[in-house]
Amino acid sequence: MRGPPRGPSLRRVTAPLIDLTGLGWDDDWRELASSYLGAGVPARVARVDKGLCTVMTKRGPVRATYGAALLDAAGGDSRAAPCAGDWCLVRTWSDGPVTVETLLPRRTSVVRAEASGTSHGQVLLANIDVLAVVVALHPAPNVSRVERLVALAWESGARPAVVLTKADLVGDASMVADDVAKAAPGVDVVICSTVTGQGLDRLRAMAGCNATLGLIGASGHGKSTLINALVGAYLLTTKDIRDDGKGRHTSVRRELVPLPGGGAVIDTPGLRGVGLHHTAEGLAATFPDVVALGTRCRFSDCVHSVEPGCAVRQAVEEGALSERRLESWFKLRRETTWMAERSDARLRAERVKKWKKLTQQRRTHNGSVP
Ligand SMILES: Nc1nc2c(ncn2[C@@H]2O[C@H](COP(=O)(O)OP(=O)(O)OP(=O)(O)O)[C@@H](O)[C@H]2O)c(=O)[nH]1
Ligand SMILES: [Mg+2]
Ligand SMILES: [Zn+2]
Repeated sequence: MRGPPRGPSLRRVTAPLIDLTGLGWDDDWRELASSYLGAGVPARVARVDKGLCTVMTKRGPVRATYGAALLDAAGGDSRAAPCAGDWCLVRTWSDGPVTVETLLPRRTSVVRAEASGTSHGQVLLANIDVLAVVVALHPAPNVSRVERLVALAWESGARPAVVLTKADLVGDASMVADDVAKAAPGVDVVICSTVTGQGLDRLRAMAGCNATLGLIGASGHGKSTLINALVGAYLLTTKDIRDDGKGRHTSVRRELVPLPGGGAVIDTPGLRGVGLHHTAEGLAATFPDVVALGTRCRFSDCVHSVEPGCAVRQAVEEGALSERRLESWFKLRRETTWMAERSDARLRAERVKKWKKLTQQRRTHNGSVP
């Protein structure tokens, strides 16, 4: 007697049919795909394991390797390699194998700075509509870390959200939520618990209209547990956190999960450190309060350090802006400036020029170099 399919290989023939519209395939994608005449049929990358992807085709999930052109492109630039959430065109060869031929240009992409220090950045996720920063309410969240991840979310082009998990473990969830909301102006903050079911409807609504919800955050904060709750099954492995409150890095890859009733959600492994790539815009969107205050400083190039008439410093003194938030902004700004300079030689040359000019000016002024 033949049993259900076993093992990791999900064969096209045994899998159920998939509605690509539910995964976000729409007229714009269709039109884009039609410009790649004969390149293959549409599919969405659900996960990537060492050069092999699982893609969702309308016939079901299929394991696919990379076509020659894609291999070539990815060899030169890792950003051209498929990642979870990518829409692509795949071809099935007469002897069976399936290859990803082309990636469709990404609408949004979550990019973090690469540890190796190249200027490219690493693409974590593609075509996310809402990127939720998942943070547990217990132990108490690190607000500066939330700011960092929200900056990454803004820069991705997706709509950022903050999901506060494990509300059942704390008595004052809304107080913490208020603090977090202050650190993320313009961002929806949702309080959730998979134990009581609180907030799950709002989370599900984020993937409404066939949208894709991405979850990012540190290990152990409940990303996979949330997805299991949304799907209504123990689909993704979850594990208790360690006694010191840290997660165990249970999830090891990014994985797209279709939601019943349409939409999709992507689970990610717990992020350790997240370097920002070049988030000048992301940073401005994350700190609109600091940016607005900055326009009221006496000097247009005020760096809010010791300049007279600094509206930002004044706001901190008056308690309108927290010292912590300003420090967080300084830190992220230093980092993004550094990243931008590293990846942009022109900017570096300009800085050297500016510095030389300044030195020269001072020399003329003081008759010596300071
Ligand atoms: N009390 C309570 N525990 C939760 C809740 N959500 C998650 N947990 C627990 O938190 C632990 C970590 O959950 P995971 O879902 O594995 O966390 P994760 O963010 O996916 O972690 P990584 O895969 O390591 O990145 C598990 O023991 C969950 O049962 C919640 O709402 N309430
Ligand atoms: Mg997980
Ligand atoms: Zn200032």
